[in-house]
Amino acid sequence: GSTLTQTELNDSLKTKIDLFYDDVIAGLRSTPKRLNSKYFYDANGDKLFQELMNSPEYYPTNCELEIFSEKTAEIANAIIADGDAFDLIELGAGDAMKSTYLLKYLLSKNADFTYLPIDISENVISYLNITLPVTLPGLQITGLNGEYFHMLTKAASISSRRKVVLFLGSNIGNMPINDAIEFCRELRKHLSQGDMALIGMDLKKDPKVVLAAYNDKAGITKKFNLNLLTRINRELNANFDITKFDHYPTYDPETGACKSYLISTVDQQVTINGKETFTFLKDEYIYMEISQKFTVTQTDQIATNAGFTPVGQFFDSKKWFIDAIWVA
Ligand code: AVI
Repeated sequence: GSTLTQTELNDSLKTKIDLFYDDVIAGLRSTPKRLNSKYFYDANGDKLFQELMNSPEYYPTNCELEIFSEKTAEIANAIIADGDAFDLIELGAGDAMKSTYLLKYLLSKNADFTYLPIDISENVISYLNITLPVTLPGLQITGLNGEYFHMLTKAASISSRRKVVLFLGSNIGNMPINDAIEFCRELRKHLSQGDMALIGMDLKKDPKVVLAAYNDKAGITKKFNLNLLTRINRELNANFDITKFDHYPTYDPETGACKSYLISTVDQQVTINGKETFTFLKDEYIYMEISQKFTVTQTDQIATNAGFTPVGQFFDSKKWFIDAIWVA
């Protein structure tokens, strides 16, 4: 098995709340101000994201569900490979709705595998550990709560079987492209030759369709962004007035970057934990999230750049989304 790196060791000595606090302070001290969208997912954020996935404008989930429900056998056959035992590891499993199609099919084919969902949200992992063995009898599951690479290291220390890593939902798009490539290189380092990755990526399309998905009429995306301020208030003892921030989503069809900002509607100050005070000018923004959209060519480039060979591509009928299979 692998051992922890120095950074992983240092981080593991800090509590989750310390890491959250450090990240928020660093982000709000920087120019321009920013917050990391990975913190969107507390219990309320999970709920809002679920709502968002059911909203008429948010298409990525439906596209990927179509791929997993219509192309289950093809995807399964591609990852079963030689029929040897393997670990099916899912990064950012969420409600595992898409992977459930695959898990069900693999079980019906008596494939020898263990499902290891990894998620930053404790709620998600305890939910999956409890519900999946009921909905999928016979499923071997070990949920891992924590940061992706810490948990991948842990997964490798538990088992040395071939690994198939799922990274769905265009979660990869929540990083700027260079970070995404760096992320895939890091992923490659945690894998051995012959291991696989199945990566879901949202593709470039009509800019109006993209922007609408991040600017839903019901205002769930706005609540989803503002919820991070509420989380900071509650967990880090801050006093954001969320009525004084507005949600501003953008999409640049040239770069494929869909970004969201919270805009301060007045001059104001916010204090965190009674000691760190931040000044927001009227119209100043906090950069909240990127949801990168890709061309198919770009998805291949990311794979090869990170040391993978792209071997399979699955699309929905509109070709709005891709699930690509890469071999390490
Ligand atoms: C989880 N992630 C891929 C979603 C996305 O589309 O970037 C999160 C999200 N943000 C706003 N709407 C949905």
